[in-house]
Amino acid sequence: MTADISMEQWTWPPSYDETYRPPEGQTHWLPRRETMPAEQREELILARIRQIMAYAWDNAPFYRRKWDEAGIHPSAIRTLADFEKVPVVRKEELRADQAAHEPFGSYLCVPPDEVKHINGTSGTTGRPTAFGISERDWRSVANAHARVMWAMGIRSSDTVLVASPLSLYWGSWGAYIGAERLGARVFPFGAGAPGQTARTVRWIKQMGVTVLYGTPSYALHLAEVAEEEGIAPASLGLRAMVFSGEPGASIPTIRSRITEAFQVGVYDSGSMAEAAPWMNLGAAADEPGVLCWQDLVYTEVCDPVGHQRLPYGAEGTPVYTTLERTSQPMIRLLSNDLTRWEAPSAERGRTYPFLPRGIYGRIDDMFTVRGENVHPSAIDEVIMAAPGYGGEHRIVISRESAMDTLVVQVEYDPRQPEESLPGWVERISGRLRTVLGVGARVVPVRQHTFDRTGFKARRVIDNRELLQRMVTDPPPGSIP
Ligand code: 8LQ
Repeated sequence: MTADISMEQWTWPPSYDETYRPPEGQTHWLPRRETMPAEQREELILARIRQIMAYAWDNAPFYRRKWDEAGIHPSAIRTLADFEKVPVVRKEELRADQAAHEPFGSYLCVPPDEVKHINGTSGTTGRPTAFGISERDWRSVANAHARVMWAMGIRSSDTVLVASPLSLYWGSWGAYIGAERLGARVFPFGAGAPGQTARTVRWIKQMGVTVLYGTPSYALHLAEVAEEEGIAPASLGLRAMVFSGEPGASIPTIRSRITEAFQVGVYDSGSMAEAAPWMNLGAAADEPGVLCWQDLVYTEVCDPVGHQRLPYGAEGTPVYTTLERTSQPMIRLLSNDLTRWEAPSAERGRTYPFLPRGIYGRIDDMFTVRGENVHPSAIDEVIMAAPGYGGEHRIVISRESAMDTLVVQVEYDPRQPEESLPGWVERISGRLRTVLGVGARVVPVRQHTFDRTGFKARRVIDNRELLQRMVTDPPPGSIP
């Protein structure tokens, strides 16, 4: 145990020694925090939760209102079981609160001029949500991510290329500042611009990049493009890939396609942007699954209806409580994702609960295409607003040549002359791209191609292998 004791300190608000870095050969960034008995850690977490709830009560009208309505006062939380009674926060509530309290919402707990960084959601379900991040929180996230990436074996000798959009997306910035904090060389390359992937391939080789951060879908695309350029992906020299944003890195078929193409170690990570440090779910071994780094963000896998914590072994939805955030703390943020959790075991090298298959689906109908969250209602809105709409449509998600593709089959009004269809299709596609942040292929079909329903429309057809497998081969203990 050679770690600097001050780094192990459990302080609120968090404060880190920015000069600290473990010796290269050390496995753990903070050995004590990562390997202590889980029950001991939970005592500290409970104390921290009480502090954070008191802090939010004093500083965030959002939380005070919410808990008042539920008849809960922070002082009543004496056990982690008590904490399960605290009502969950839904993303819609955050969005509505921000609309009512521009620009950061009444859950901002610091004076607005202390917000030094802005990230946000892509806003596919309506109003985008802004993340207002104080300098203290930005540094906490950097330190947290450095710690998790250290566990992935990333060191100062690595060159880390960020191959996700460097815009609103917390993912790219979170990976960037984490890699920077641990002393690696960082290369903010981005993704998504026309022709960029071929350039990514060349730059990886030219700069001797060793670690790539991105989404699993993008890695598969990158492999294809490399092949097209006559470069074997395995010859690029990458040794590890860090993924987040969508299922894939913990799904055996996708994972093995990546490892076979690139001959790399693959590390899954990612919870929700709101819950940053989102690497709080992060792998610490080159194998499927993620640990719940409980002293960063306390994760409870919960019953999706009652939101009580489920026993280890069960499947449920993660609920997140940030333990180091001061600007916009999240206290019991509901994910609506699906996972199964296992008890902490010292055999894994860290005494955190484990999600052996990572996050493998969503409870609601939102889906993720090429790293972007897409909500069917956002598509519905665009399609139904188009002049010449024929009354029904279908959203088909499939996987063509390793990339997720989105096809929207739209009935057209027969009064529209056939020759105007290409322009019509183009307009809808353009609008979809703007709203969703991801391309969709629009296919015009004759009116009454699709059945009408007198109840709820079921417009989404998901042909991707993962979801099909979940239907035909549900995991043990899954929700019916
Ligand atoms: N989601 C995110 N990471 C996932 C993973 N590893 N496996 C399965 N699904 C995952 C900034 C980070 O990339 C986290 C992130 O993507 O945050 P977002 O943009 O707020 O999206 C969150 C959603 O992406 C989650 O609820 C999961 O459904 C998915």
